[in-house]
Amino acid sequence: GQIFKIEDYQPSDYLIPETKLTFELQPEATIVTAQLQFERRKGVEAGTPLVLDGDELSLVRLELDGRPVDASGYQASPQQLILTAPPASARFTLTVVTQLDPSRNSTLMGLYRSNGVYCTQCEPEGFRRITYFYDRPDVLSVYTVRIEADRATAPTLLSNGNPVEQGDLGSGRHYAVWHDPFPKPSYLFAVVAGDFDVLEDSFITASGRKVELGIYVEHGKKARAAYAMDALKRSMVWDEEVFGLEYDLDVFNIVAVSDFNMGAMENKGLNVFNDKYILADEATATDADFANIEAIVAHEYFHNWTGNRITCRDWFQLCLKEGLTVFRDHEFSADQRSRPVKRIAEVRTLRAMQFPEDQGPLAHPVRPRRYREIANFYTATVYEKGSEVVRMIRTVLGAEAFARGLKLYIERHDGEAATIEDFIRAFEDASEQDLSQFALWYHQAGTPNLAVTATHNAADATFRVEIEQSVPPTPSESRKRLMHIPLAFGLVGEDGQDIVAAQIEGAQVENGVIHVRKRKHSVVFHGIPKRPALSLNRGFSAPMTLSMEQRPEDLVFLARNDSDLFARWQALNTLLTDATIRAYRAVSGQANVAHDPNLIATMGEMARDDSLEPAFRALALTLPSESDIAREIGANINPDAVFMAREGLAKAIACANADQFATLYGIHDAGEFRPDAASAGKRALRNVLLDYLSLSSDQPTYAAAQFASATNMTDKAAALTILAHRFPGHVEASAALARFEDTYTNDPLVMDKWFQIQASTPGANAVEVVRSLLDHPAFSIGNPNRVRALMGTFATLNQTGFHRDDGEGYRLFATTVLEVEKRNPQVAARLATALRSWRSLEPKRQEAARQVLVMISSREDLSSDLRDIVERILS
Ligand code: B3K
Ligand code: ZN
Repeated sequence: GQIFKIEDYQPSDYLIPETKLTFELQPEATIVTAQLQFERRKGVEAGTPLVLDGDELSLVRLELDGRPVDASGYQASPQQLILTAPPASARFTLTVVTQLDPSRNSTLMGLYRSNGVYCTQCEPEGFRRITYFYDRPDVLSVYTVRIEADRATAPTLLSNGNPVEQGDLGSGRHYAVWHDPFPKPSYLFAVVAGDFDVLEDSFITASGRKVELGIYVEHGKKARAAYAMDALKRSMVWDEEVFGLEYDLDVFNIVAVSDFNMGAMENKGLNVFNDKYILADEATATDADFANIEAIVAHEYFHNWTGNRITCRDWFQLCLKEGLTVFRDHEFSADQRSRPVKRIAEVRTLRAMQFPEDQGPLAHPVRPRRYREIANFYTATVYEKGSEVVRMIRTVLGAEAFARGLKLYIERHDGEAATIEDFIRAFEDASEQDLSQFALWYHQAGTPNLAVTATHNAADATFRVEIEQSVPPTPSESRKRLMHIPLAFGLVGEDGQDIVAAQIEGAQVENGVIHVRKRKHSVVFHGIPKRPALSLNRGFSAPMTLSMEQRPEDLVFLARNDSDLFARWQALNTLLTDATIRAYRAVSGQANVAHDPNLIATMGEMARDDSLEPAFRALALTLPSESDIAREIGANINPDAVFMAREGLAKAIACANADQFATLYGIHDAGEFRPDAASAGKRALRNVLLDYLSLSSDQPTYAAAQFASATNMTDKAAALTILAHRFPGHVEASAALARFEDTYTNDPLVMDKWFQIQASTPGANAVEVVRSLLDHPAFSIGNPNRVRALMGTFATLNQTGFHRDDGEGYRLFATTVLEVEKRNPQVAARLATALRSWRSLEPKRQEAARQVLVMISSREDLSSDLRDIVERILS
């Protein structure tokens, strides 16, 4: 396939100031009439051919300024329309009529039908499946949209902007017209038509304008949209208060659909959501679901400014809107919930999703320079690392200069399609600082490492810290340049308080941050009579790895005393990871392993420390995941040995603290259900304790009792997970699974949890379980949520099952990926990334994984989406 390169960027020859669309909706034969007003760009020669994008399109009619175009005047194929000799006039109108079959569109890009609902997904390149267009983000147009449909099946007709008129057409048909005054790129276009319940509300903006809010959901599910509506209104207030950004249309609508390729989509004034990220109540959704809904509703809303008002010049700039908007939603959740707990959750996600990407064959810069398939670049690097980079700009410039820079960026580029260079320049201009070295965070792939050693000299009361940076090579970038890494730190004294050095010599140190810019730095702190504990990367100030030999007693001390809660969690996490890796080496070598009693006791202490919020304690008690541990081991991984090592540590913690954990489990009842963070934290703590209790007692009794008495989905799903994972095949586990299936058989989103729990049950048998669930009546290969719940969970969360040593997990996976690909190449390609870390496995599994990758890549009819991923993974 073609490789797109950033340096090939050229503005379009023509502009499209105005776009008028009419949709005559029919399930199998929808007619789209596009009236496109073109304007030749200054400096472009008159008569220059007009080349528009298409994808699987069929042209019905073409008119130029109201007259049919002669066959010799154009060339049309499913993927392109060329007007060979456009008029010499500066402006002309092209009318393009296409016919679509939304019912047979299983790619879920462009116009498709989901559960009887017509809806669209255009980002990144779906609009070209609707009509021929300049389907690129730098061509902004003002849209007027007329929708016609059967009133019985589609009483609701929605598009972007504000409603203009609606009326009857006779013979059961009706219409509505929408107008969006804000020029926008085609990827933000949306149309929805169907039969919904709507939850209505309104919002008064800071300047006093009234906005009508609507959330459209399946009939009977209106009550389940209440939390999303609440999150929306809180997002609107927050963006006004924190960023001074107000909503700009008279209406803001959200539609929940059940077939959706990703989480949600920020179409101007008409967000379309995967229903999983809208629908929630205590009986059907977990606390994690509530938190995701809050974050994603906010994220899509925040895009109205960062993405929509200011959009991207080209898709290489994707992080311009995504990294920034993730940063904004992280800050929102931190303000609405607990900042340290949110930060720990962010770092866990970054390490689980982005680190393996950055450290494997799919590594790419936050702002890539090449792509074959843009849909494959909606990655953790662009989103999550992109957000970390924005956070670091704030750390480097300070909160005030950062706020000025962001304001300047918005003022300068409102109504434009911008680049990362524009973004960085705004911060440079606002702060009068040179960010050219810092900008490497956007341009250079790979996770930097800092190697740190510290020595204390009592004689002259100095503490010396030596830092050396390195960036490992990544595909097509073997040599790396030195980066600017902001390293937040603290020197913690015996009393747990931070020590202030009398004098600091060496690197640039400001407000508790060492600015590492050279390969090597020596920082000498004077006036430090006693050896302090060194707390590094506080608050996770940079997305990097640290290599430092720290004494376990220092780590235990930091876990107990650091003033930075993230650093406390990190110290404990490092201890737990190290302990597991020691056990892993011992398990592989068939030796017995004893764990540090100090660490085990610290876990008990954390659990009962009432000065810490329950959500933090729950995180502290959660062991690093099998894949976290595998990533730290790095090479020649045997997932079965990782599992055993982790279980051994969990059991040691559980048994040594059994009485306490039982008492605490009894105390920490969250009471009546509320979805707020504090209540959720109590449930989280209790459910971690339940897991330990089940492990120490080796009995399903506790979990079975909770399963039976639970009055909310969080507690119920947690109990079911413990029963299924810790007691597979036990009568209590089977009974609970059957009971759950029976209760929720008609609720697909809840059945997804049932699929997930089984797909993530550790052990060799998971392959057979997943294979049989593929035939379950509630499973559907065409629905992305079902596919992700079953096969996605299996491949990403079930290390022992997926990586079964006979390769059967990989083969089942590959068959399913190819099956999904026939209908939906994007979802298949995303699924396939689960194999990206195959080279870090032990030789036998490596070979089995390689074989299925080669098998997939040798298929001749492979989609460009899947081919791109598989070939990069293999390269
Ligand atoms: N911008 C969309 C993602 C579109 C993905 C297309 N494959 C959602 C978001 O990031 O807000
Ligand atoms: Zn986004």
